[in-house]
Amino acid sequence: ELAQVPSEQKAAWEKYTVPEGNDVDSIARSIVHHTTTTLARTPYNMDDFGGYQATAHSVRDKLIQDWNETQQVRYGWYHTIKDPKRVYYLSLEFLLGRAMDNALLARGLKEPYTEATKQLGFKIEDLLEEERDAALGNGGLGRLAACYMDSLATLDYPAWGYGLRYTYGIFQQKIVDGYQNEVPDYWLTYDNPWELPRLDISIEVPFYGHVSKYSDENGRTRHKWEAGEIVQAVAYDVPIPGFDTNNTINIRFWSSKPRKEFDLAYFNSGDYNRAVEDQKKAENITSVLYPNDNHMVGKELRLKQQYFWVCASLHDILRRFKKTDRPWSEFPDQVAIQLNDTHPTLAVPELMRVLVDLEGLEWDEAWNITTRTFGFTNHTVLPEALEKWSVPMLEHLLPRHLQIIFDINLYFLQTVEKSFPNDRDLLATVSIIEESQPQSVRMAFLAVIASHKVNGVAALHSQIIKDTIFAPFIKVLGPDRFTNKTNGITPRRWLHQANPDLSNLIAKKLGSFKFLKELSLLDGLSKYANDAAFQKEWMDIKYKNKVRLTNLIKERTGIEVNPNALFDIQVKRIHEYKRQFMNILGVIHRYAKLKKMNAAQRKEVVPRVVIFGGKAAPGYYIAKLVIKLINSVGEKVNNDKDIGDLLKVVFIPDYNVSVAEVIIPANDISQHISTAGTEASGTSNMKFVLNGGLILGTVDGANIEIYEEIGDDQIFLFGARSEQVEDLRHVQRYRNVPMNPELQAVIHLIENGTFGEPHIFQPLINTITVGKDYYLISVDFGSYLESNDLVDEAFKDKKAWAQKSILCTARMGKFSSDRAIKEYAEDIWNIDVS
Ligand code: GL4
Repeated sequence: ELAQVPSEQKAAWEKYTVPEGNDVDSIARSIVHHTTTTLARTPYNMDDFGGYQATAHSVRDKLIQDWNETQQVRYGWYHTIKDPKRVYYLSLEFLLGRAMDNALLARGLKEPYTEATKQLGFKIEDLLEEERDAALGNGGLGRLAACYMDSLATLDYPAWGYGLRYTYGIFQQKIVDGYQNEVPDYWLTYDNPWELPRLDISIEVPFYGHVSKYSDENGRTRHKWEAGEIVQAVAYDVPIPGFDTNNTINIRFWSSKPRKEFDLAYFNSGDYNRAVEDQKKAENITSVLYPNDNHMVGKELRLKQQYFWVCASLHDILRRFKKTDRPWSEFPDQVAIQLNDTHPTLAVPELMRVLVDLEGLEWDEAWNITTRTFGFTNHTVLPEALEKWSVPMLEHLLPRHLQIIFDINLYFLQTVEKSFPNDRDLLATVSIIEESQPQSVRMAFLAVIASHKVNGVAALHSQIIKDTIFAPFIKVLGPDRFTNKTNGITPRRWLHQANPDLSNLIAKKLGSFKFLKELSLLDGLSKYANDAAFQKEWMDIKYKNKVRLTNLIKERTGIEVNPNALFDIQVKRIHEYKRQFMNILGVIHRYAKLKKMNAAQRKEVVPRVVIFGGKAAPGYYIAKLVIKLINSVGEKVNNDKDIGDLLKVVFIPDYNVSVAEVIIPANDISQHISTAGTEASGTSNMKFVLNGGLILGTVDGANIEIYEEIGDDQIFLFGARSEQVEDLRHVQRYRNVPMNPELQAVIHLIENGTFGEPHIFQPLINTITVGKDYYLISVDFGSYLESNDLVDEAFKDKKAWAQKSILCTARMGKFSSDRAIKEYAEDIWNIDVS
């Protein structure tokens, strides 16, 4: 390991390299050390936050040592025996959540740290609560990237993530008078012990300017891009520990800084203020995460973010490759790059630019290398989410890249033309350039053409992309380019960390914690599903988790709920396609029904707590009205003495990863009720079921595969099928189908002011009135209500419910992100464990 050190000093280095112990004494010593040195505090002025910081630094030390070991020894390039092919996961979003508990559990250090902090006067649970979430993502897409990093580390793959170090993560949501307010998430206020600033690693990223042509020594026409502005990308590394392995991978987050060299033009003209202004502008690039999920906004700053990130990451990857002196043709044997949605697609023209303009390769060879390197994951079919960049904007910001994109398109269309002569329509449909006003670049088409594999994120979704948005490419590129990789979640965070009691019970029953790395072992629980004693242990834990959530609800909303009631949960981004609106309309229906009952009838009712959570994009007016309606209905229902515990409606503010860890283990049932065909996969559905909850859902995304695994006694599916949706929309739109009568009655209650000023909600109601209802709420409402009744019936049989709950967990083996990552590694990346 010390091969680089001159032999005279080697002995000294070895002598002083004393590994830190993992015993309670050593840990306590390191916490005290960090308290007095890193924090410059004393035992006399310590509080929980200081305790957290000192403990975090102690844990960080261990991660850094493992990180070094992994990066330099396990797959360091100067050890010629090991220079494995690596995978680089490019994602604009990583929704990591908290790091400390995860690291302690991964390294098996939770116990000694609990003891050491206890001896120093702390409770570890309180310290863990002091950590702020790393919330550099919007929702499922960003959290998926985090789960995948966990699996890559745990399975010992040589992998790196690349992202942006936003100064502001996803906004914090406050609820004021029932409305969402957004507060900036300035998460780096008190430094971040989970990152390693690498101020020495920096890459220059060019923007703007113009392209000139010249002839090289072989008389070939070459292009040179002279940038108009150069910004510096500085690396911040976040170690990601694998579970029960020392493998510790890296996510490199780039931060924008002004260039070290001062622009001489300003200096000479004496315009100092302007120079400082310009420097500040550089830092703006990585200031803020765009807070939209499944929605594209064509802002230049976002395009700048994308190129800044892609350029820095690619040059970092290329620098690493170049150290090995391999020929370019071997690049795809050493490097796999996964494009997490179209956000990093500029990596395609950037790699082409490097290979052709800078390295002097022929176009065809460069293109061959490029397509063998990239894989592309599509995460949505919603038209408003598909990235299209205006040609003039691209041309202004990245003039050479635009040329390259046009060339890629030209060569591609030529091959299409050859195979399908005279099919002008086909050429127009597969063109990367959309002939809009102005023209725009279809980033998904570019990603498809430039990748050797394109995947969807659940079986239905992967079929839908082949049938709809990418259908013409099946004809042109053949079906083999398209594949499915059903999403997965990490059982380490979503079972072991979020639900330790359940994880311990399972380990006790199965004899070990092996299931955490081999999730299909959970199947061993099935044979106890009917065992009364086990059912009791199981449901006692569920109850405890519900009490934990009850306390959180009380603390965050003031609402008191009964932990014996059925906990019915829908937490996810607020979006029309996810139909939280339908859920709250169903709640109003339930409320109206309860109001009409007599005392004897009410005795038969299953008490229910309907729990919502999730953020709306700040500019998404209708989604924000849904939040307001939920809170208005809650206000009315929760304070109705007639109703009492029979129905409560809760909106938990500021849903995020750490809150999800409390919410999910407490679910009896969760709702995943998107209009069929709109939710590509969903991943919280997997988390809820893994924690012993049933599902109320539509025949959409991963719900379908969950159903195939857990069986129809554990899931309540309803509503239109995806194949029917298009026709149904047409009928709704043009045939004036009257609204479902139960829905009409509910709308009437809103309109007559039962839930406050009705005019507020008019724009929301208008989205489902006759001739509209794009998301088919009226069509599905009847079957939705019926399924809700079935849920109540099922919950009355406690024993049967306990059995269902156990079977849910037992049958979730397929949905581990470990399974998903192994599929990517084998079918797309062609990499082995290191
Ligand atoms: C999403 C999908 O909406 C979601 O269904 C899926 O589970 C997730 C991860 O694949 O990706 N696509 C976008 S955009 N945001 C998402 O959360």
